[in-house]
Amino acid sequence: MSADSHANAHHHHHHKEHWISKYVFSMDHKMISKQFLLTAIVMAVIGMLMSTFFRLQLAYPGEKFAILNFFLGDRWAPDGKLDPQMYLGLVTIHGTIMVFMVLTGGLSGTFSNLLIPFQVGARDMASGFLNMLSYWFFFLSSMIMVISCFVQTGPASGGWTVYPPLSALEQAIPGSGLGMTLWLISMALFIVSALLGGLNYIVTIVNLRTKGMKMTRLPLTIWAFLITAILGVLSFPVLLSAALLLIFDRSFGTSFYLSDIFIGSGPLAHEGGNPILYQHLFWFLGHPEVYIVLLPALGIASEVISTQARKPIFGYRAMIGSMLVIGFLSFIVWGHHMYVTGMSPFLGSVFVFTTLLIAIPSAVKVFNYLTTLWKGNIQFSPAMLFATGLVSTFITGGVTGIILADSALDINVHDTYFVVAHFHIVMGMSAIFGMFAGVYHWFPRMFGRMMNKKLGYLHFWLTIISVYGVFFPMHYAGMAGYPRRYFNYDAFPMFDGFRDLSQIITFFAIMGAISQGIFIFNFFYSQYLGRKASQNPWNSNTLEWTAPVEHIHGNWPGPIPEIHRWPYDYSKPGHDQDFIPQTVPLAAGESDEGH
Ligand code: HEM
Ligand SMILES: [Cu+2]
Repeated sequence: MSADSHANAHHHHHHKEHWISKYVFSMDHKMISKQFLLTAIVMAVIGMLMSTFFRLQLAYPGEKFAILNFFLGDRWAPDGKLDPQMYLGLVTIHGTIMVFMVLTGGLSGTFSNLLIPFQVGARDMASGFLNMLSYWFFFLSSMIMVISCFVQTGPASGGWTVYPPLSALEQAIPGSGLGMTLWLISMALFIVSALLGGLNYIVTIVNLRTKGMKMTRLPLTIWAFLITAILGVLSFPVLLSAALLLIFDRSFGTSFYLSDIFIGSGPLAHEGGNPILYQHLFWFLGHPEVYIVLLPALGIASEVISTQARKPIFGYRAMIGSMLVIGFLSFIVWGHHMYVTGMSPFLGSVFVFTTLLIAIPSAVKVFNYLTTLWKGNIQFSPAMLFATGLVSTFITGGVTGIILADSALDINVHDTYFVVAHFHIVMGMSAIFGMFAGVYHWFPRMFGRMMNKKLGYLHFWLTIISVYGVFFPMHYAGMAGYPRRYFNYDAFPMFDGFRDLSQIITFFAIMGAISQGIFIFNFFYSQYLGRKASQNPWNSNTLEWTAPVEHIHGNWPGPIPEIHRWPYDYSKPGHDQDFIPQTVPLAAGESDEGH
């Protein structure tokens, strides 16, 4: 039975759904998308709070803050003074939550779920049940990550990469105890979620496209989600195996990653392993992970920029090609995270070469964004501002990436704030901007109402000012040797000169955190009291806007619309409207080739 006739069969016997099957254990991609988004927002607030906590410590080392005591309690912030162990825990959980829960699970989970069935013209995901499982594994994983912060010995505190031996020996530091075990369990559940989700996305895109939806007519969002899902399915199992071996080392006395370790008075029994093996496994996931976070954001930006500039995407095929090349290259660059491990200089230079190669397709993408914007009839919706903000941070962070790609330069700034600044700008902030662009753009599709535009502008400007206020100065600190993950700079007179800079950074971090309140207010307020949205508020060409505003099971009341053209026919000469939905048949003599 085809997907179409299957869903039609459903339509004829409408049954009242129980709220549990409608809102909790839903198998509908639209509801699951909202569940992912809501969970991601909650996790982002937690992750953001944590970063303001450790930023307070970095700007005012050793001072007392009542707010720290309020949130962390007497165990971790007695009198409001942050405990050094908790500082490491906060950095670790902040990084983990942001990278995995917000920008991997949250971003892909929300927008792949919302857009894939809608934009390819399917009634739902290939498997609604596995899709539901994917969300609940994600939810469970997020809960365990949060709960791990409240165990007696504190959260995992070896950094978000959890390198052994800190992560492998329970007795190493307090944060290597139960918190670390929970971190690993959470991550294993997260990987199951990512795999279930990814397989569903791939199968749906490949198999359930509506009539006429050739691969070369897919919106770039869908291409981005497809490549992202493939990267995830290929790389997450490697992290799973890395984590399993780590669990063996921790709990069953194996020595995959351990050798010649001395604790206290004597040597441990571990022999023959090597922590570098863990780094290889971790970064074989870790680097593709950067693009698992970035590509969906870039795809969203393409969609938003083309729609709001009222122009066809410049270089549609080049965009697909560059995403494929980025995806492929992302698997052969992991060694650049290991320049300082004593890896052979020859291998090091191979990784310099492959890493620098990524700059080419990345530059192609930037070039395409800029040429799409060029002479466009630009409509500055909040989504458009965030999409151009993404282009800005992607360029800024890409430039420092070229510096870090060179091993000879990287060795000097390794483990300094230069690296922290680089990755936050290029991946953290670009992806966050892409996520905001997506929420502002598709909010009317999700909730049937518009978000408030003025609040959106305010949110954007305060956010981009704080982003550059936080991360730009960090580059200078890093170049001057200011190291990352130091609890107390007071102990080192040579870092005294950085105090003012550190306070400025913290000021902008707090400003940035507060500005997100505007978004959160707008997001919840507009769901209930926003202006009612029309069916196609942005005059967009893609299929999701042909479905009725009300959410119905199976997306379209009648048959699924058929596709006749690519999604970027904006301002096409010879038409009275500046947009032509994909469902409009080609006119006599009109061609859909040549882009
Ligand atoms: C509110 C905005 C944010 C601020 C102010 C902030 C600030 C920081 C700072 C100061 C560190 C500590 C660096 C160190 O000492 O090693 C850090 C670590 C980190 N952050 Fe953020 N961050 C923010 C948002 C994000 C986002 C959106 C991401 C997602 C990519 C992210 C990912 C990370 C990662 C992976 C680490 C490293 C954790 C580790 O070393 O294990 N951050 N952040
Ligand atoms: Cu990398």
